[in-house]
Amino acid sequence: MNNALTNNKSILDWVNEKIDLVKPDKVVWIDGSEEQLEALRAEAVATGEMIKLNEEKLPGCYLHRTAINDVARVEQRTLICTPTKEQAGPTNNWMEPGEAYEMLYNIARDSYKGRTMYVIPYSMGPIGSMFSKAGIELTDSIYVVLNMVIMTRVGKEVLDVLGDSNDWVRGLHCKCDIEEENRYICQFPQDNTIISVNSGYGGNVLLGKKCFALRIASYQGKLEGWMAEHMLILGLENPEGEVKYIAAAFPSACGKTNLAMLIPPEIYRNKGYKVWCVGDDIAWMRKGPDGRLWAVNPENGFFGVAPGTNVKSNPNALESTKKNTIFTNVVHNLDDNTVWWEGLDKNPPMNAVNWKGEPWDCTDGSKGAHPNSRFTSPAINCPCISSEFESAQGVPISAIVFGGRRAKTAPLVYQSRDWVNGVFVGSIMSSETTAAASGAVGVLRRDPMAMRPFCGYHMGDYFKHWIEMGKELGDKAPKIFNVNWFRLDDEGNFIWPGFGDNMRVLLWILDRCEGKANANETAIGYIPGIEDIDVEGIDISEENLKDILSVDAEIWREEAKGITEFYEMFGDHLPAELANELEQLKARLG
Ligand code: OXD
Ligand code: MN
Repeated sequence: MNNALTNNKSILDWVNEKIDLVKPDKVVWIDGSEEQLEALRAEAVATGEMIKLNEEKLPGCYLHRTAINDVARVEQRTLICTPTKEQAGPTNNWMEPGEAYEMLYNIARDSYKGRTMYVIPYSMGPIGSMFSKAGIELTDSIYVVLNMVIMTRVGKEVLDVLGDSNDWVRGLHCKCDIEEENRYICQFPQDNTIISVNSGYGGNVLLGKKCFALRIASYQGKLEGWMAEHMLILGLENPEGEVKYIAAAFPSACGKTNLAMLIPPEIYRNKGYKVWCVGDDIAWMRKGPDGRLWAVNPENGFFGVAPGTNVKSNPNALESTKKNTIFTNVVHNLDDNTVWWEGLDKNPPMNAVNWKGEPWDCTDGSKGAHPNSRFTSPAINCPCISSEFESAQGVPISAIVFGGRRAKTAPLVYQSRDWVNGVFVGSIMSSETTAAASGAVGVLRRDPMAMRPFCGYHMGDYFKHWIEMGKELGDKAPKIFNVNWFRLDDEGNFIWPGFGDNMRVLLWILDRCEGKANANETAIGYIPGIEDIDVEGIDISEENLKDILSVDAEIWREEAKGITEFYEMFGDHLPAELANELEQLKARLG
């Protein structure tokens, strides 16, 4: 192959095999140089794939619209292709690998005719870090190349560090004709391989993110003794300048990006508290030389939901989108060639085009931006990006936090009794659906560790792996907590103010990790007393605070029934330790 950027035989053989399959007119290796990227941007603008936005107001920014049938991840069409169905487990869709390859190759065959194949060498994690892993994505989309350049570390250096190694993840993406009924996102964990066909939407085609960094990596972590988790990582700095790190998992629509970039309440800012963002979506964690759990964010950018992002909800995220950002499926403001989305401000543009590319009248009641419209922004744009973001050894994790959206059940915060009990708390994570999503409101979805759509193997074995990691870490293991910002009063109003004030809860959590804060033992774990959470400057009655810091045994007895039912699906893959935790919880509830 001419112009290849490597002599690595395993890479060249695989790329050649795929060239024979999809038959591109041309093959371009992405070296990561600004020159090459600038030429690709110009080409995408010339073909209409992207629109160049106002260079003064949004320097280096572009707008892209996906096909209207291709706007989100498709869980029903996401398959884990393991030799047996049992290996994929009850929470995944499964297909036998031989059958899946045949089906996918039939769809992909000749699909690059008349198109260019881009070969993207990328690293998840800082290049050269012991946490990091390399991947090659083949794609026929410039949009994918330019997004991958923001979301991962791309270029020749990745290949140089990889050398002759065969330890890299194969990714083939084919846009084909964006047919919904032939759309598949397939992971082959045993082969380190991902194949994605008939989509152009980020979550399905930026193969480094969910496909590699969670589905494939969770399986690699199980084999190699580390963890790939759907977690943000933040650092909380106290007035003495000490920074402690928290990793936190939440299902979608629970404010993960907002928490990762939290701005402390004014009284805390004045005292010198700061929050630093290491990552907003994915954490790779392993035991460090000092025996503690260390984490890196394997990504290099944010693929954030635009609607609802504004100067109040998340000024840091908004600031991150002000340059070198790709917007997908938002409103195009034709007056000044900028972008807009619902919840940005109260001034929708009058002369505008909606996410579908149609003239948009903001007074007709229709949405201008798709509810899942996105910004792809470099992490370094974020004003609160951590100084440790690029650190090869990562950051030491003091606390792991799980959370969900529960109107009544879960208290504002509780600490698990120990690591195994904490794994139990993560395994029963759940969230109630909101009016924002289609479907019934208040329906409970169990989403263990927020990994249900992202675990590349049997979820019962994944629980086992968590328990094993706890044994490895021993008394240096992080403490495990659960939070719920979403308790409602009888009128349906949120009781806890949320946003920046969530820091008050994080401070209790970190104090607990150091044995400094008080807590009361309850049936579900340790809960702060009302005097243990600082509420100075916020409007919450003592009665309400008491309410969200209490456990209703009756509600939890119902909850225990739901957990019992949920656990049944794991059969004999459910670790005995977790079955025992459930029995103990029932006994404590009476
Ligand atoms: C995401 C998701 O896009 O979890 O991060 O769906
Ligand atoms: Mn996510």
